[in-house]
Amino acid sequence: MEIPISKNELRAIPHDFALVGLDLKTPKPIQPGESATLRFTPSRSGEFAYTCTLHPGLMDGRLIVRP
Ligand SMILES: [Cu+2]
Repeated sequence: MEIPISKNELRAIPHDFALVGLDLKTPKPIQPGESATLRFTPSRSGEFAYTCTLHPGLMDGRLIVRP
């Protein structure tokens, strides 16, 4: 599975994308105007938490993998 990370449209600050507890994240911060893709092979269906490690608690969510 490839997770296309949307283009960072914010003009001033970088972000990244990490799947919590899986040691899987974009290799470097995504600078303003850049895009990234993360490869992920889910071991199960269900929910996987993600975050921006540069802004934890502010940019979090859940990736849902359906069976
Ligand atoms: Cu961020």
